Parts: sequence; structure tokens; C-alpha cells
Amino acid sequence: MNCIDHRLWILLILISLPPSLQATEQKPIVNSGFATAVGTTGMTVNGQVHPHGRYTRYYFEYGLTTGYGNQTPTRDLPPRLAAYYQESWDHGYGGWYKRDGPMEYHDQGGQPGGFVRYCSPTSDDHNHDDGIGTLHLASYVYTGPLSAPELKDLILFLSAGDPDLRGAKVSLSVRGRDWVANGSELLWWTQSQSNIEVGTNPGWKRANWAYTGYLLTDLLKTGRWEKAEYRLEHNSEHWTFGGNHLQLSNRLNYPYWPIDQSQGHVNCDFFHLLAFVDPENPPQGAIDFDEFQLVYRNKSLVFSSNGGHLTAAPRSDSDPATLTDGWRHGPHRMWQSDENPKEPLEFIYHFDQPVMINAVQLHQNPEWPTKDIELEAFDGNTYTPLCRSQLPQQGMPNANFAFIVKRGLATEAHALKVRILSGYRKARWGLGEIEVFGSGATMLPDDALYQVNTDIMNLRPGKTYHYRLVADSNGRNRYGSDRTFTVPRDAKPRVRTGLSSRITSTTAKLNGRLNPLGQPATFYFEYGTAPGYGKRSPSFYGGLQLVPRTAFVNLSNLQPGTRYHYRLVAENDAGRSHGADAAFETLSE
Ligand SMILES: [Ca+2]
Ligand SMILES: [Ca+2]
Repeated sequence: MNCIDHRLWILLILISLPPSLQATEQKPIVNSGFATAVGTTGMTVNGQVHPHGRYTRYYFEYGLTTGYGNQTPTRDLPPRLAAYYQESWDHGYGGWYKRDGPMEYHDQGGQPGGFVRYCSPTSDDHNHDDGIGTLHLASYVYTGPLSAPELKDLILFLSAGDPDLRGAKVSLSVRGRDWVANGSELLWWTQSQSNIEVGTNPGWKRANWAYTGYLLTDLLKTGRWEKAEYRLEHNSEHWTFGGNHLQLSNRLNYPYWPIDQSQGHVNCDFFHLLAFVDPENPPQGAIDFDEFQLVYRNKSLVFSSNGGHLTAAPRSDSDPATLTDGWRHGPHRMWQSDENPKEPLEFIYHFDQPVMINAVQLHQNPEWPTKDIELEAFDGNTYTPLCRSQLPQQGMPNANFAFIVKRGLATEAHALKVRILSGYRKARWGLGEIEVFGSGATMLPDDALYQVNTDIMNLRPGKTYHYRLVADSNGRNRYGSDRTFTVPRDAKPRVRTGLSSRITSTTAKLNGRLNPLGQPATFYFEYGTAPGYGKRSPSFYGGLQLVPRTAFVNLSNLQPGTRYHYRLVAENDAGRSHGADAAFETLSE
């Protein structure tokens, strides 16, 4: 049988198979999610898209009828989770900054090697008392440009200073040392800036968001090293806006900035900290941290699924794919030349379509460090110099900082040439990673479920709107189901009773979500064994932000083996609201 016959036979077999056995095109999954209020004229709408790895854009349709009539700006699904930052704390603090210490460094006893220890109590941070409440800061790390010159050497420049952490994965080891939380919670925190070019002048924003979708506090109970692994779910129900403190007059720089934009530009810092701290009864003990790893969106234009393709590389036993694997350095994650290079070593990356290069970041190979390097951009006709620089031989304080970053390049390119001109050692020259950032590329998403959200503003108070998520993949639209939201009629708080947790025979934590809708709010939980509840928790300040926050109380002196009903209640000057009834049962003794 010749080749053509062979293919015909396969075709005939495929046609004769029942449809259930034929490979079918996987359709994008599109789900409309629920919506949360942004003050009395806006809503954050959530949804999910599974793009099956295909380039996909999305938007939300909304309107007073199922005819919709309006739509949010169309956005690309973010590129793949394929950029990595890791800190082992085996050789010091690794650039993690400790303004309000005490942080202790221990060179052994970690998981494995060295680790850092946070000791409580530390000083109260009141900057967010009108949002999530009082904080105790642990150690943090800077991701992007800062106005403080004394900190410039501590900046990691993730993605040249503008990392996209939407849906990022976090893992680390934690250990509680005689830890007594006293109602506080250990959680993830980000600071994101807009208009950073104006410095700290009017127009600068630095939005703070707490990820309240995953609390690390329970891992501290055992006194042993425990591994925390979680995702920053990109959904407005999982976040609490840090907010500001209006009594501190210099804190007008912490206004609301939507989650999608804030998490797409975590260009200031991130860390784990203690939130919901009661200054009268602060947490006690110590927390050990080790082996932190962050997996975030790889926006590099030379990353293959973003349209960058290596078309020329020097001969070497080393795999040049290690230069675009998303890792700054590490075994099997770096490239080195063959022995005794005599002339410049050239790499050429072609782009699927012309791009605008705004920044490049080159990471060192600490074992075989490159010294002088130059980059050239190809405009379709000729190569012209993009930048020339000298890489640091070693990073300070560690290899994560062994890089150069060049920003503000604004150069159109069809291709990019990277030329290693010299090395610090004669035997070999090497590099850890090449990253190029800019615009104009078509970036493929992960073959995974995405969460998306968008703020819709200028809505009419009290009105009910229809909305749905629309995803466009390969020029075909797919539609999530129709849903509705009702914009708040007035500034009365919005509340939702949540689940109970940490239930023992005499204690329980009651959770909920509270939106103060811009006016100072207080909240408490009603609870009891009979209809009408009968008891109420102490009242707590719920802040005055525009968006929902996590609110909870810890109950004690409960009766063992008893079923309790509860609901969240909140009030501000505009009125009082209560959430739905829920119930839990204490453990028997
Ligand atoms: Ca370690
Ligand atoms: Ca690498």
C-alpha cells in the first residue's frame, strides 16, 4: 500500500467511527461568575474561562435586559504561569527587607538549610485601619521600582519591575514557635502602584490587597515545618482591599485600584503578614519561613508561547532553552558555552510578529559569568544597537540579584540579537535567563482554568442588570450563562454570612463578607441555639471601603455538642443589614 492509500484508509476509518470515538475540538469553557459591589455605582463581575491553551480574549456584556447593549473592554487572557522566583534563605535574608523587625536569620535548622524567623509582637501598622484593620508586618521583598534610593539594591525587578501575579502559585514552608494568634491571621499581601512615574506626588496610587482566600494560621499550630501551597485565586470574593487610614493625613496614596489591574501589576512588593491584629491583645510567639517559591505569568517576548523563537545559537553542549525557561538561575536552568570561547557568542530570537521592546533583563550564570554583553534589534532590514552593558559577576546579596535590567527602550523589533562579548572566566561564558518585555505579541494562555474579573462603573443605583462573560477563541465567541446583579440602592452595608470554621467543643470562628460601601461600618454576629439568636458577639470596626472585605469573630464559652444558628450584621449611617441564617454544631466533649 502506498502512502496516499494509507492516509485514505485512516480517513475512512475515522469517518466510520461513531462520533463519541472521534477526536473533537475542545470548546472553551466559559462561566459567568457572581458580582460584588464597588460603592453604589460599580460592580466587579467575575467569571471563568478554560481556553485549552488557545489564544483567547474575553469581555463581559451587561445591560438592563438580556439584550445587554454594553460591554467591558476586551482583554487577553494572561500568558502562562511560567516565570519563577525562589528564595531558600540558605545564605542570609536574600533581599527580603525587615523595616519593623525583629527578623532573625538562622543558618541551619530550616527545611532545609537556613531560614528566617519573624518574632511577634512587632509594631502596629495603622495605615489600613479604615480597611482591613491593624497589621503587623513580617519580611517582604520589592518587585519593582521604588522612589527610595536607599532601597534600590533590594529590588528583584520581577518582569523588569512589572510582574503579573494574576492566578499566581505560592509555596513555602512555615513553622509556628509557641504561636498564639489572638485572632490575627497570617496571609499574603501585595502592593501595586499606578502612575509610578510621578513619584509620591498627586496622582500616584499604591493599592494594597490582602489575599483572604487562604489563611496560613492553622499551619502554625503543630510547631513543625508545614508546607503551604496555594494559588492567588483571581476572584473578588477571595480578596480584601487593604484600604487606608483617613486619620493619617499622609496616607491618601492608598486608594482603591481594581484587583485585575493591581494583581496584573504587582510592581511594589509582596509578603506574608499578620492582619486583623488586635493592638490590645497582639499575637505572641514566632513564625519561621523557608523555601519560598512564586510562579507567576511569563510575559517575556522571547518565551516560546509568547511568539519568540531561537533561530541561532552558539555551538555548546548546553541547551539554549535554559535561557528562556523562566528561571533566573539554578542547576539545569542556565546555559554555558563550550570551552575557551574566542569570539562573541550570538543568540538570535525572532518574533512571530513585530514587537515593541520596552525592557530587557539578563540574568547571570554565577558559575560561568558573562562580563560584557550587547543587544541589537532587527527592524526588518538591519540590526541596530539596543543596549550594551556589563553584567555583575555575582549578585548581592545572592544570585537572584545577579542581573542587569534596561528599561525605557521603546524599540520596534522583528528579531533580537544577544551577543556575549566577554566573560569573567576564560574557560566558559554563560547566562541564566534572557527576558524581553514590551507589547505587540500574541501570548498563548495555559491549558488551564482561568479566573477573570472586571470592574463595571457608572451603573445606576438600585437597578438590576443582566450580564454574561464572553470569550473569543479563534474568532468564535462562546457565552457564559446569563446572570443578574443589583447595584446597591444606597450606602447601607452589604453583608453575606459565611461558613463557620475552627470548631471545637466550646469555640468556633464565624466568617462573612462585609462591604461598608464607603461609610464607616461596624459589624457583629448574632448567634444562639433558638430562633431569634439571643446572643451577639462584640462589635468590631468594619472600615469604610467601597468593596467587600472578610469579617469574622471568634466565639468562646459555647456548649459542647450543640447546634448554633448565626448571621452577620453590619451597620453604618445609612442603615443596618444582616446576612442569611447559617448553622454549625460544636463537638461533643
Ligand atoms: Ca532554606
Ligand atoms: Ca534559565
